[in-house]
Amino acid sequence: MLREIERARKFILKNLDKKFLIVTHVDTDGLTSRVILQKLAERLNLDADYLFLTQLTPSTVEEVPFNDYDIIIMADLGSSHLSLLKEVRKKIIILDHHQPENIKLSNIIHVNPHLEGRSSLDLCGASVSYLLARAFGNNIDLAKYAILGAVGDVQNIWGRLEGLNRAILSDAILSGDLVVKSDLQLYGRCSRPLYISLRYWSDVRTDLLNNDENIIKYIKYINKKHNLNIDPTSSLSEIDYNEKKILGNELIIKALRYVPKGWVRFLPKVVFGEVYELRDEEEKILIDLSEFSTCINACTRYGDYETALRVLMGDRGKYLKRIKENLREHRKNLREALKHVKNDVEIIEEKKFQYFVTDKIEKNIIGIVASLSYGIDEINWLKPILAFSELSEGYKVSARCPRLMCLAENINLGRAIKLASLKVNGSGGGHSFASGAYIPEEKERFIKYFGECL
Ligand SMILES: [Mn+2]
Repeated sequence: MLREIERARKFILKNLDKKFLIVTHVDTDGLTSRVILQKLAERLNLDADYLFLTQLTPSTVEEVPFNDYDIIIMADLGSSHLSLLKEVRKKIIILDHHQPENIKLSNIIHVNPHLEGRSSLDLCGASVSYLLARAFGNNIDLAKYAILGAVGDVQNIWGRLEGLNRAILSDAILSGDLVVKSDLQLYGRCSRPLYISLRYWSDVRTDLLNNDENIIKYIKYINKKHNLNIDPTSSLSEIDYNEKKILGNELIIKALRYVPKGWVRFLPKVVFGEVYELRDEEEKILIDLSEFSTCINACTRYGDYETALRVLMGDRGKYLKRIKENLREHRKNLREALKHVKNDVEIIEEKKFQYFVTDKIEKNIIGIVASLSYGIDEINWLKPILAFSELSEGYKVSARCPRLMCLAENINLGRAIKLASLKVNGSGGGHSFASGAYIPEEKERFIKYFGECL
């Protein structure tokens, strides 16, 4: 248990009659933090209002009505921008996991795993929020949201959740909400046929990528060789685990022909791993937590927080219909953006990475597009990629690399983008395999520094 959690709990208990404002981020981790804190507030009978914030900047901090409340709780944001909160004369509880700014403010109770020397994969915003809820009593029915937040932030990047997230996972299993299974680490386990999951598998670029004909032939070959009966139109979740184990081993054997020697020993980590499913969920797109997270992104990236929130809270009906519409629209946008990268954009190769610049892809999806760009031939899958989305002033930059590359080459894109953006008076950060920044006009200098920091 984090030390500061107890301080936060005691402080809230002493101030149950005060007015609370709960401010959360807008990705899956932010939304699940919101759900946990809202349910906690309801259980404690707090007088609370809520606010979503896409990021904390000098201008957005102005929009937060601090003066109308006694106590502010911020989740999945705040830690990296403490200096923006210096002038606020209210008590603030921050429940976050982003790299904290190195200052101490007396009005802030700051819960963050970094402050206790924990790894950045140990907890997410929602799991820190959950630890607070847990400190107030049983509340283990909220653990599933914490795990969804952790999966949304890809804290299971190496095939399983670790650290305190794992303890929370036990709560989610105990409460009967989640089941953990072993499976292949392909996206779309419950809602897509196997051949589509294989079509987009881009941890290793093989002759299966975007090639349905090769995929079908390959599965026939595996069926014959091992006397199996894998149906490429079944979803992974419908296929027997022993068959999947053989398929996974075959994928590794195939991948050997494509990956640099030093990467080989990391292959099992990106092929096999744990998956997390909601036990009582019936909607295919919501059963697997990583697919659920995509559904949330399909809403919140376009500002539709209500639909995501309602579905998280358990509403279905018209909100389910809306989430499906949003998902269709989101996929269409991504398809178009990828077509644009493939056809209209110049990919520039530097020594250690590659990049492209566009004014046609919105900043809200540029990071997802950068990840998915490894699915197109024009991108070199053996180097990280930087995607620049032009803003009215400056750029939003997203850096990505495939998991296997990150692991094998020990790449830290979060560190590189943070240092490089600071050099040009921008700001950025993130994870080793996925990071982002806002920078002013001078992208050439940023590119030079990024290469040096990588
Ligand atoms: Mn987060």
